[in-house]
Amino acid sequence: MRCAWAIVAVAIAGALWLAGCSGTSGTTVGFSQIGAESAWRTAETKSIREEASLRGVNLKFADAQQKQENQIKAIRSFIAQGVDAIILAPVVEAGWEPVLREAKEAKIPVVLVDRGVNVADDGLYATLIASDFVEEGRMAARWLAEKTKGKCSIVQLEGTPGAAPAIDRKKGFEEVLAKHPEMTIIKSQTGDFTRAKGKEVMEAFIKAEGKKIQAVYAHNDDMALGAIQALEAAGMNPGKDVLVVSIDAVRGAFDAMVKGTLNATVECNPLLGPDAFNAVEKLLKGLTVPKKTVVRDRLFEQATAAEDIKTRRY
Ligand code: GYE
Repeated sequence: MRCAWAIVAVAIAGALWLAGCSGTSGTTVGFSQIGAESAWRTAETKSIREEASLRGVNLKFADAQQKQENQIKAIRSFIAQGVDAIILAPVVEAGWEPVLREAKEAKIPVVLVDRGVNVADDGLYATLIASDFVEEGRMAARWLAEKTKGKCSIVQLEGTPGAAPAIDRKKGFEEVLAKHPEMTIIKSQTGDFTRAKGKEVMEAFIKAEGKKIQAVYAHNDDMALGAIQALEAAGMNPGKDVLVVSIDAVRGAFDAMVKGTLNATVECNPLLGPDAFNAVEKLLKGLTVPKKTVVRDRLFEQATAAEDIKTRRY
């Protein structure tokens, strides 16, 4: 009898030890997501949800419908519920100090995914996992400079005002343009990272500038796909008379490249689930994590799109 109890005790200890080893299993993590504005965004949500369920994490998911105030509310509610960690994709860069301080005071680590924040004290969050948006903008501009021999009139569809990828993709693009005096941005406006807004703004650009438009630079593929619809409806030839370059490299962009309406797209990887939960796991074990993990990206073109599309995961 005593021996049987000993076996049970050893088994229980073993199970507890294993649970401890698997790190995030059984923990509760709050994820404050921006919304579902683009194919990129839904791919990111899917990646985080899948990784959570793979690890046995209890994920509390909050969709902010593009509003920072909803994200702040969600984070406060995560804190009140006593989650173990918070994953945050911040819609804009500014205005996070108070709520991040509250999370810090509650000793809940915050992992930022995909977009950065602007805070005086970077100790307010644990780590940021994101692409280099400035470099993405430079890649798009270098490609366009090469294709047009440094001479063209461009319209720019910007992302959500105040969002890190909108600010940085504009900055990187314009930085390269500064070296090409005959490449000019004739119109620039936000299309909020959505296909519908991209189309609407492009219609206005066409009305104002018409045939003067030689290239479209969109801060994401969804807006480029909307712009392509507007160009086609106006009887213009996207991909041929008007070059179109954007960022994300989602499946819809590859379909458009195969059709010949989109010329190039710079990859921005949304599959951040594994990296995000690896960071959560380390933080919960009390280990240190790098302040920033940069996701590497590359540019894809029409020529190889039909081949590339076969291996795309989003
Ligand atoms: O490029 C865009 C999305 O924050 C990197 O947000 C992300 C951007 C992405 O809506 O499609």
